[in-house]
Amino acid sequence: MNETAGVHRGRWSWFCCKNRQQFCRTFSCLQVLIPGEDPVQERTDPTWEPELTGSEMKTDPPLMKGCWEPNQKLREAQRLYEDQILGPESIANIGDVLFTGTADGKILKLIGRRVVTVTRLGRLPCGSREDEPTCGRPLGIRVGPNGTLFVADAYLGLFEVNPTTGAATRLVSGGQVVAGRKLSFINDLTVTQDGKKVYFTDSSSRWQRRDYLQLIMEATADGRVLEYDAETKELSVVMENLRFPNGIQLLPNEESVLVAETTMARIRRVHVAGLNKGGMDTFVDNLPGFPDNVRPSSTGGYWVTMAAVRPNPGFSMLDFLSQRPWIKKFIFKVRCLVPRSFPLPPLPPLAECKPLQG
Ligand SMILES: [Ca+2]
Repeated sequence: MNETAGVHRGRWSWFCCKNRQQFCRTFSCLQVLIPGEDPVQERTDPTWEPELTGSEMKTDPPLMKGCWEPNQKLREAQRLYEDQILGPESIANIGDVLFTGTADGKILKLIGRRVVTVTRLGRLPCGSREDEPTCGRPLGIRVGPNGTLFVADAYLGLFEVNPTTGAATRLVSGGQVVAGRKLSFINDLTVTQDGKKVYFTDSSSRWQRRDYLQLIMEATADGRVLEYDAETKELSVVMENLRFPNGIQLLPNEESVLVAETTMARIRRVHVAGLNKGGMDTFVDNLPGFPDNVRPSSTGGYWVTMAAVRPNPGFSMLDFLSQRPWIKKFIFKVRCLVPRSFPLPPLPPLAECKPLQG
C-alpha cells in the first residue's frame, strides 16, 4: 500500500503461517499505517455522507507472546536494489530473475545487480497523485504456466506480459463496471496452474488506490473477489462485501483462495470451485497486524506481509478508531471542511471527498 524503496525495507513484516492455528517465525516493529499521504480537504457534494459504520473488529489485538513475540530478524535481511526501485509492491521470480511492479508504473526485471525495464503499462507522466490513474500502479504480479507475467494494475486492469519482449496484453480493463459496481482498486491476483482462471481482488468499488486512507476510514465492505476466465474472457464476481480485500493466494487444490482483509486484520478463505463454491470462512483472524500480500512458503505455509502492527501491549490507532466510528466521522468531516487557506500540508484536489460514481 505504501511505497518503499528497496525490496527489504523495514516497513514490512513477514509472517509465516503453517496453518490456521499456527502462525510463526519472524516479526519486527513497523511504522504505523497512517503515513504522509494526506487525505481529503473539502466536500463538493453536500448530500454525501461517509459510510463510517466502523469495522466489526471487536476484539483487542493478540498479546505479543509465543509465536507473536517480536524479534529483530528482518534487520538481518540484505537490502536489495536499495534506492534503485520505487515501491515494489509484489515480487515474482523465474529462476534467479525477479520481477516487480513499481510506483512509477514500470514492470521491472531484476537480474543480478541490473535493473531492466520490461515495459510500462500506462503512459507518462508519472510521479504525482494526479498522474497515477494514467501512469498506472502495478501491484500484484505472478508468473503464469507459460512463463508469462500476470500483472494486476490498480487502475489499468489485468495484463499478461511477455517478460522478454515486454509485449503486454490487457485481459481486464480497470474501471469497468462488473455486476453493477466499478473495478476501482484492483490489488492482487492469483492464477491456476493451467492458466485458465485468474482470481483477483478489487479492494473497493468506491475508492481508488490513491484514496486508500478514505477506504480505511470508511471501513466500507465494498471489496470483491472476481474471476477471469481466460477461455471465455468472462468476468464474474466470486465474493463481495469484503473490507479492503488485498492479497490473494490460491490453495493447492485450487478450490479456494486465501484473501487478506486488511482493515479487519484477518484472512478469509473463499471457495471458488468444488462443492463449497460460493462459500467463505475465516482462515485466521485477530492477526497482530494488518495483512497485505499472501504468498506460499517453501514449507507448505504462507508468508503474509503486514502493512502495520497492532501492538499489544501498546496502542493501535486503527483499532481505536474502528471501535469509535463517531470519531472517524468527525475527523472525516473536519478534513472535508478545512478551507484551502488553512495552513495544512499539501492536500489532494477538492473532489477527493466524493466517492467514485458508478
Ligand atoms: Ca497488496
